[in-house]
Amino acid sequence: MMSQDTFALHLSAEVQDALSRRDRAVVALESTLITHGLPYPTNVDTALAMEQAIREQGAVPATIAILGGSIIVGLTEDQIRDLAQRSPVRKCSRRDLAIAVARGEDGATTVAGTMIVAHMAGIKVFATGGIGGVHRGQPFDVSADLIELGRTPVAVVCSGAKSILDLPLTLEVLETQGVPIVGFGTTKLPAFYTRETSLPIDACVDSPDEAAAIIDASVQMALKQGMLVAVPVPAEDELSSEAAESAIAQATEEAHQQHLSGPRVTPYVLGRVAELTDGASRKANTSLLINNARVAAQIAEALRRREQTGR
Ligand code: PSU
Ligand code: MN
Repeated sequence: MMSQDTFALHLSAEVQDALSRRDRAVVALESTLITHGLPYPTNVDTALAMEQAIREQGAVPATIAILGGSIIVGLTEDQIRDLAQRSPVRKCSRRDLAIAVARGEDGATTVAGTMIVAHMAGIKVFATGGIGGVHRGQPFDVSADLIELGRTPVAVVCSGAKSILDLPLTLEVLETQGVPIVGFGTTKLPAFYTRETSLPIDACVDSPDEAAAIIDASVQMALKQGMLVAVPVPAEDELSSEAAESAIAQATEEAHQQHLSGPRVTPYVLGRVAELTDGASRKANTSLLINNARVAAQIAEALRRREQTGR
């Protein structure tokens, strides 16, 4: 794919080089977690720590956002710092991309938006914290992330979805969309702050290479959908399920009372959960983000090696 010729798309020189020379793996990173998921300055520190974790594995990070209508793949540190202090920035899922580009706006890409751009650029592995899902009590609020996973071939390395969502319904939608969920050292769905739920997933792998083999098979068969690689939060930073559950229940109820809807629900609930758990949720959040970036880099590197050796 001649990514540099794609409309409005701009790859950093480092990302461009790695993709064309195929000598280093590239991992995509989203920007909505910077603008909407974490407060300043935790957002900058975490975004840069994720990039660092990827570099430590010998891979190249590509943080994705829209700046002045240009879709940037591989933000500079200054661009990340700047975006992290700007608000409001449009939260860009599939429906928002054309608007932000045509109007020359800035935009932060969600999991869905980042998958689309990563695929345009030729990047196959993407690391984040949690994906959107089906909201509790609101079965018609289905995140565009789930639909995108069904139509765009990018592997999303994450820690499942927060239990602010209805996880069983989220799994049903992913099944309908044909999205495999591969546990990295787990047979059960992780619930972001906690390492596991009772919900079974589709396969368990114990190494980056095993995960890369499944991604590679999907690409080789030209199956068009994405994949989830679910990595539990590091054990030392896990929340107890009671603490997570009660904070989430309260925050969700408050969001409901305030009649919040659409893209405003998730950021509100995340902020309240952090307050209610005295920051413990935020520690779990940053810990799993950095860990996922590291694992994604290992998987991307294993995939690159497979592609180079002709498997
Ligand atoms: N879940 C998190 N943190 C986040 C998000 C989700 O734990 O920052 C962000 C991601 O960018 C995700 C988006 O793609 O929220 C989902 O939003 P919605 O539910 O409006 O689709
Ligand atoms: Mn939603």
